[in-house]
Amino acid sequence: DLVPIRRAIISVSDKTGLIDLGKALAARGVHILSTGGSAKALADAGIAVTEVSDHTGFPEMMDGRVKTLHPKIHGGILARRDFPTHTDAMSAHDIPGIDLVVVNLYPFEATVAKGADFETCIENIDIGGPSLIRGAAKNHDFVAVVTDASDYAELLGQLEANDGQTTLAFRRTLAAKAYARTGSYDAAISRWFAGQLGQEYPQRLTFGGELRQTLRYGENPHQSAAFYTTGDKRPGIATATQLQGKELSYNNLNDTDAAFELVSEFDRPAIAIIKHANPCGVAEGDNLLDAYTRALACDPVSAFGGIIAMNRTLDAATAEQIAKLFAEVVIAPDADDAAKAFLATKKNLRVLLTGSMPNPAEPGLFVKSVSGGYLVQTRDNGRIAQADLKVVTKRAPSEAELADLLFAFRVGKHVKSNAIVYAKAGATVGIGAGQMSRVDSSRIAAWKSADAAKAAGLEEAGTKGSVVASDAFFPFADGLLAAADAGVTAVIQPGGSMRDAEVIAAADERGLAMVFTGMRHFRH
Ligand code: 93A
Repeated sequence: DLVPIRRAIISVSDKTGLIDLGKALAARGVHILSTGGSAKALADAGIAVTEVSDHTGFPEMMDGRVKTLHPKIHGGILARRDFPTHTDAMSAHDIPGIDLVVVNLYPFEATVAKGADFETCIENIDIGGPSLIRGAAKNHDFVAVVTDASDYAELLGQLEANDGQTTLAFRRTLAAKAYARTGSYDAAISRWFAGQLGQEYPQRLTFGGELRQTLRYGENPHQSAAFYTTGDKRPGIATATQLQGKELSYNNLNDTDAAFELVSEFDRPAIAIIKHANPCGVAEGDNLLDAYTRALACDPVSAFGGIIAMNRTLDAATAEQIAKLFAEVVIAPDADDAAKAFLATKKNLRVLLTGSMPNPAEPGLFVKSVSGGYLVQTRDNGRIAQADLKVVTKRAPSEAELADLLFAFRVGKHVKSNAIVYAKAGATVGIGAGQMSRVDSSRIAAWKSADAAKAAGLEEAGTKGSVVASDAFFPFADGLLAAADAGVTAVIQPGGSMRDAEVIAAADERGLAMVFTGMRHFRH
């Protein structure tokens, strides 16, 4: 299954590594065919090359739309060398075999990303390139296809190791990668096209991500897993650089994403500590150290082994404290040198830097799999501001309560439903997540808060004098009464229950201030 390379076609838009590859192939006596720009680059470097138009006897035409689309090229790629009818056709029509196809495509994705106009995007749809790639990949029994400049070195390594030949295993690996590339290319085109037609965002989704990383395992060790990127440049888990630490696991990726998206909600310096995709402490502060100290105080027991996200450049004082906790991952837009030095003392701690913060109001897609398909929705970029709030109780919240109500509601958006968040002075003091009944989330949050206070030797629970946020309306007064029993002074919730009047009356009776947001933040 070793196949020697005698003739190659090279047609590349991205000319990275082209000259080195051309030289190495020429040195092995490979006959190189090439298209206009690629041929010129090779010839200018003194490499012997035949223009495709000289090979076919047909000029490149129609502004390059037709360059390689010719039977003398495609016959040379697609012919099975072991089928007499194929080899007869090759001799009858003077079609020499082509054993290597090196192609990267017109930069369609980059053209769209630059905001080019419709015509320019259309012109950057490559037709001949994908045809070459798909043909070569189909005939991988005889032809090697390279679609990525980062694979040139491995190709040359193969030729070196096998006396100018490639192995079937290598050609099959290349073929699989080739179809992944043409698949994601067409997916990008259809996504863009649907957008041009004004189709709704979720309807535009066509799968075709790039494999970023094969993961050691999935949510559990008996599940296999991989991380795909969609090309979306949103600062976060897909674009971050890892500074140190072990490889990220599936759960790390999922939790780190949740943590970073959460802190992106806040304008002031903020820290979130996440466990199992739910926050166990979130705080804003005058600086990161202040925020970290208060986020940790919410539930220091759960914070063990957590993921820590922040929305400012990590400084030394904060890093020194973080280094004292056993944490899995730290994610930040940046870290100063002194901070990096503190983190470096924790070899296993994974540290990710994103360069900047994502915009929480930006549109995007959220995908979830179900049996036999997947659900797609726009991401929850809804954001409640003070002007959206409607006071429904006799007492209106004070300025300080208002600030905490908005803070708690924003945190609640990132807590699994049913979500109840108690907050005081810009820090969570109790979080109830993922319960099947709202009243249980209310009680659990209060109970955890009391526990944390007791462990810290405090006189009273953190929920005393706090405010409470609920991600969806209180269907009955009981959830609100549980919060009142825990000592809250103000409540924020979407409203809209059949029993709103009952819930408002209960709030008034307990002297609470309550505001309705009109927007809920389920997260399942
Ligand atoms: O316009 S095309 O779809 N028509 C073709 O026949 C064709 N053949 C190769 N574009 C075509 N290509 C593409 O040209 C390749 O995929 C590559 O991206 C590019 C290289 O052009 P040049 O060598 O002139 O820079």
